[in-house]
Amino acid sequence: MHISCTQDRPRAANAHVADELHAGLQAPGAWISPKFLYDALGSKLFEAICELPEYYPTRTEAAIFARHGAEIARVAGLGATLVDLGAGNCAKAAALFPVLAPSQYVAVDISTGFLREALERLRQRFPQIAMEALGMDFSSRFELPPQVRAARRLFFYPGSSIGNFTPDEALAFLGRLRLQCGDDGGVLIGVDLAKDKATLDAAYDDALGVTAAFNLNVLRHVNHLVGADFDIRAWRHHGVYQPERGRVEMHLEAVRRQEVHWNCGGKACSRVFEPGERIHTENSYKYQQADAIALLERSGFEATRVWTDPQRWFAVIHAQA
Ligand code: AVI
Repeated sequence: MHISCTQDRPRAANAHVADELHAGLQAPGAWISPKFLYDALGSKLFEAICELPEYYPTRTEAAIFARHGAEIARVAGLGATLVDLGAGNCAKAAALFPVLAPSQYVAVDISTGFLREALERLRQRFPQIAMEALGMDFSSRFELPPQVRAARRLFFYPGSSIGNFTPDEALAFLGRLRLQCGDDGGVLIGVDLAKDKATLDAAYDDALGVTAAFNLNVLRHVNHLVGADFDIRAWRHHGVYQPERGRVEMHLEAVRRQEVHWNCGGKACSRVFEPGERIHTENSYKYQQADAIALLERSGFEATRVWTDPQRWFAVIHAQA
């Protein structure tokens, strides 16, 4: 490993983003935060992943919502302020509008262009629901602005995005949600459950290579964010379930020796990656149902109801504040 930094490149637009990327790229075990997977193209690639036969979570969760929607609405309550975290194309929440009848819908996502387009379409379909789009990274800090009504906030966190945090981060994140809930709010969360390795390996390394493109696209995004010069063809996708760690890990592996350059705070930095060296880009934790409930309860929520599919591959949990 060889890393260097000198003072001659222009400062990146967002110093915080540049610092975070720099920290990961120069770490002995290199990493890039999974939030950087979601630029405009990354969000579209993730949408495509959700259509893949191998990627079961989206359709399994959708089937749970379709089958139990009326009961979910009875338990979660009608007319809430529905705060959709990581809303993407807003399709999952929109499918629940007819049963949940929210008084306000707040779509939160880091990828703002994508979000605004999706919300514009939704406003036309559901003119009776007040809607807000919030472009923010809610993974580290979380405070909702005053335009989000405080009464009966129901946080909607589907798709098992909670699995992209470590269990400690998930606990802290859910604790922050709990504080934003007030005393009459709650959370409706989707959690992917542990299952056989073959199913999980295929879900994160599909035959068409869409997940590979999604993972590799993070390098294109980093090139854009910090003026890096990653050659995308020089990297290979890995997505493998590690049962002993309870998670799928995504990595990018260098296929040949290369020197990569990027900007950090006006400094020109570089690192040599040897063949086989990896950049860790994502963890996707797979929970036992009891552990997911324990996590919610340790965060200050009280789990009220769990819905699963017949194979028990995925759980939708409602917990109240
Ligand atoms: C968004 N998140 C829950 C997805 C997952 O399954 O961890 C992201 C993803 N990564 C690869 N495929 C999908």
